[in-house]
Amino acid sequence: MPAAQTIRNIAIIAHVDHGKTTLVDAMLRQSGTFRDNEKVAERVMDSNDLERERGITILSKNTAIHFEGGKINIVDTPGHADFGGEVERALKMVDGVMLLVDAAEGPLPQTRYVLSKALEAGLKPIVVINKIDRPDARSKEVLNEIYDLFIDLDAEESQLDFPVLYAVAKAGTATLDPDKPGVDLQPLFEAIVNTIPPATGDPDATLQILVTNLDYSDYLGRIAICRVFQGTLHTGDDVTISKRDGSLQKTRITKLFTFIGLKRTEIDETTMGDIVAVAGVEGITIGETITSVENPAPLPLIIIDEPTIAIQFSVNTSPFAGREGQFVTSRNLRERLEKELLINVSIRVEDTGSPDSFKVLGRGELQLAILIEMMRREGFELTAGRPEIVTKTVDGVLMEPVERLTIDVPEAYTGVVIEKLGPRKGEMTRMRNHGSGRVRMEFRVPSRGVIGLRSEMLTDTRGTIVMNSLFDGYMPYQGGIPQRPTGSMVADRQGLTTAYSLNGLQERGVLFVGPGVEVYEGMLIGEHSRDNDLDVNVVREKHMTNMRASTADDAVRLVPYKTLNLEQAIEFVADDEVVEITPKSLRLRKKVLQANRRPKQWEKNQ
Ligand SMILES: Nc1nc2c(ncn2[C@@H]2O[C@H](COP(=O)(O)OP(=O)(O)OP(=O)(O)O)[C@@H](O)[C@H]2O)c(=O)[nH]1
Ligand SMILES: [Mg+2]
Repeated sequence: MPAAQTIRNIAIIAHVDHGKTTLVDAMLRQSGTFRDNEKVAERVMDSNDLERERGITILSKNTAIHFEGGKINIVDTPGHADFGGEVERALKMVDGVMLLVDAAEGPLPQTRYVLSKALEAGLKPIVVINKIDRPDARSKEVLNEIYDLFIDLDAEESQLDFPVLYAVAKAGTATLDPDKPGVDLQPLFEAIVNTIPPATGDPDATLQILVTNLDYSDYLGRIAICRVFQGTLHTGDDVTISKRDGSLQKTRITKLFTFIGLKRTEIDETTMGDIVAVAGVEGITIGETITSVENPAPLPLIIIDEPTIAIQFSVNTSPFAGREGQFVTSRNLRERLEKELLINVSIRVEDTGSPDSFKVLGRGELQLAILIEMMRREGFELTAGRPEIVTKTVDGVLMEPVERLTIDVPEAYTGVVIEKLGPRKGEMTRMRNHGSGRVRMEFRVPSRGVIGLRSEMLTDTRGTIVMNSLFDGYMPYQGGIPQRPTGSMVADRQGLTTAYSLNGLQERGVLFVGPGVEVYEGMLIGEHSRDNDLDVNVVREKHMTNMRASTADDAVRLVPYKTLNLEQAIEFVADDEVVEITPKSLRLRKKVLQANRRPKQWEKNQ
């Protein structure tokens, strides 16, 4: 049998947290990737710091296992909607997908999105209903919902006849029969081999290798992760890179690797259909083709969905700028963003009128927040503004992005949800009562209306809400949507905050700082409970002059202040405010720091 017959390339796709990375763990373990006594971290594929901290997958990653003499390349993808671009490009490497669906939650918006992309690409699916150990599992219903979803997405006849496995990824079991508990993942491995077509292609034809991902090693420099579509590549070969801009660039391949388990092994020659890592190709980027010098035959460029949200990244101009960060200039910022563009195909960067500001466009707030978080860890300082949506004009009509929003709440809160979505121009498209005391509602709502919604909803439903949203095309601009109904408390001078002054302010809203914090004029120290901004002196010391000396009723009792994380901060700031980000601090501030220069926005509301 030619070697090509034995390679299967598969991506594992699902909504966030449905268990993809956990399943990959189990597949690796059961395929004998690790030594018996080897200590392996849980969710080992989530290997970067931010992934481990947040417990989510951010970047698509490759691994591979051997099964019955063949090889299965597996791409683990992120489930969060903001990283949809990662999924889209992962699908270019594979011939089939494992669609994982939580046995209790059922298909959610991102399930729909990733499945639609897989079906569009004509990939063969395998359905895995995971977490059947959950006490609230409802596998049968969930399977029906999955069929409905396939039909709703116009799956072809041949894509409908997928195998269904019932799994407990955590325990490493899968079974074809829901009434017979699984013992291991053997049925899943068999389903892959029987369902997913082996990678094909002519190893003697003109070289065509598509770059679908990038990696970096200190030792080897940039590494391109690619799928071999046709031809054979050897170490030392002279090749042409067909660049994104259509130009051709000659280069020599210095090193070639194939994936196995968590390692990459060096090879001299590619196997037909394999996923390989190529080193030594300076400046290569995603979507480019490695092809022959004599007869260049580029593959179509990878086209992925457009960004829908934008955040202005600017140089840090606060009085504390440069105290903690190493990279603070506009040039630093520009170079870093340019570097990101090379490896992250789903973002875009646009110049603004000012050389100190860049408009960074992405798929969602989390995606951009993760970029900011990476930058601050690398030693950058910057400010980031409130996310804005990306509108476009079609046939003279201003269009704005819309989300498909799924909300799960206890019945008692349905009224609250509907009330909140009304002014945000949300239109309910579906409401289902599972009979479990919780209700699932679906809305179509302008993306603008979703910004900041989660934190408000969490408060309004006492943390019981589960919310998921997904980009769902464009609709004509819906007119005004009210923003944050509250103002800010703004420090009116520089200094150290005192418990005494904070104590006097805490009744007027929610504080963001405790005592002993260095603040500057124009920095936000809290949220005012009324709709106007309040300039406050937070550095005032108590004067021990008149009346009683300190007694029990003078003792300052500060309620705990609220610490906003990065996502909450960028959702919180109003149009005239920004978030200052440094490696150690996160501060909210007015764009115009000096109170007497600041336009008084609230005056018009009075
Ligand atoms: N009860 C139960 N929990 C599971 C099972 N599989 C995974 N989990 C849990 O589900 C959570 C999410 O698992 P992950 O493997 O990170 O999910 P994921 O799909 O990779 O998530 P993203 O990559 O962020 O989209 C973890 O807490 C797992 O322990 C299962 O079979 N049963
Ligand atoms: Mg994951």
